Amino acid sequence: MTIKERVFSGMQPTGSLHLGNYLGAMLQWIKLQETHECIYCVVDLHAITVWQDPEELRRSIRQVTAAYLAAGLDPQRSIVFNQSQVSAHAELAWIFNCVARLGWLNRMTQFKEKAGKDRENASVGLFAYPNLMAADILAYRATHVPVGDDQKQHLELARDIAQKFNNDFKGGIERAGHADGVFFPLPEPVITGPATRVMSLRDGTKKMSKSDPSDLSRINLTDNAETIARKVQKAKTDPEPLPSEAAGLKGRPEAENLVGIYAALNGQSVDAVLSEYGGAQFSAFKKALAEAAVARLAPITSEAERMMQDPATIERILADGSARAHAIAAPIMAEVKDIVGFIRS
Ligand code: AQP
Repeated sequence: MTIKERVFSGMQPTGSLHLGNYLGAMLQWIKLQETHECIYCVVDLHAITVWQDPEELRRSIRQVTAAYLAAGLDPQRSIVFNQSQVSAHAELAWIFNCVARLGWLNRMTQFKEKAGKDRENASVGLFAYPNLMAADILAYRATHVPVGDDQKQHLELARDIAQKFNNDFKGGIERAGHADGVFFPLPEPVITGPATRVMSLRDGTKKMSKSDPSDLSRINLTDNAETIARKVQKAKTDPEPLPSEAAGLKGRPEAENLVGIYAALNGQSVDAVLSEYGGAQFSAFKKALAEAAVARLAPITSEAERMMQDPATIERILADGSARAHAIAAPIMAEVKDIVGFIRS
């Protein structure tokens, strides 16, 4: 049987979305709606792998949903929902906890970074996070996953889990009518956003992240024009003027990041930006960068703000999306349970 192409991706409601989420993943999500069946999730089960204040979490779920819609996700054409409303995610994650090997998870760099030195005190959920991510994708037998570059390793793990499940249960999969022995597709990462790794404005070697304690490190999709301009103005740089060619950015992570962001916002190549700004001081370039960021983000911010005034509509969209997501995942889960050997009535 051929597996239909289907897109799945998600973001954590651990704060408001930032420019890295937007340029690294969201722009691709919007584009893929034109060609694919798309399922976009607010991954609230992932969010609680680190402590979240319950009221803040509820607010962030609405906020991230509002940002999805304001940026251009169409809840009619795509499925937009929050993960905890569809039980298949948690059920399949448990099965994958029993398929994935401890050694595989021990190699995940994101766990090492997030757990830091206090590994013993990290939640078990944070360690098993990639298994839940594999379940998110495979509960829909999704084939394509648009993400930023930081998720590459987790996607490789999802492929390993799919492959091992297919191997371990080959007999049952064939008996269930999948003659080629393939139940789960090996999901393909789609890492083709205009800036697949946006770095912190305070440290060009660190990823821009919601959980960075410094708000100056990121441009949030909720920031107003004045805040964006201030953050760009305060962004770390080096004393040299901008080079005229991309090769001149080597060893200058902050300059490389700012030029990359500007290029992505304007749909230009890095070389085209440097042919215009080569030799310029950062003060002039930062002004242009702030203007480009405001021009792109202001309409999204104001639309998301407007939506946040009407939480009932946001929750209705999530409920509708969850019902549609459940309708796809439920028969897949029923088959998984048969294949694994559970009895269901
Ligand atoms: N800096 C980034 N550059 C490009 N893409 C990025 N993504 C995240 N940061 C960048 C992509 O955005 C999607 C959603 O990410 P997430 O919310 O699930 O969590 P994350 O990757 O862990 O992002 P954060 O901001 O660093 O969140 P926290 O701080 O909560 O862990 C993914 O496709 C990701 O690749």
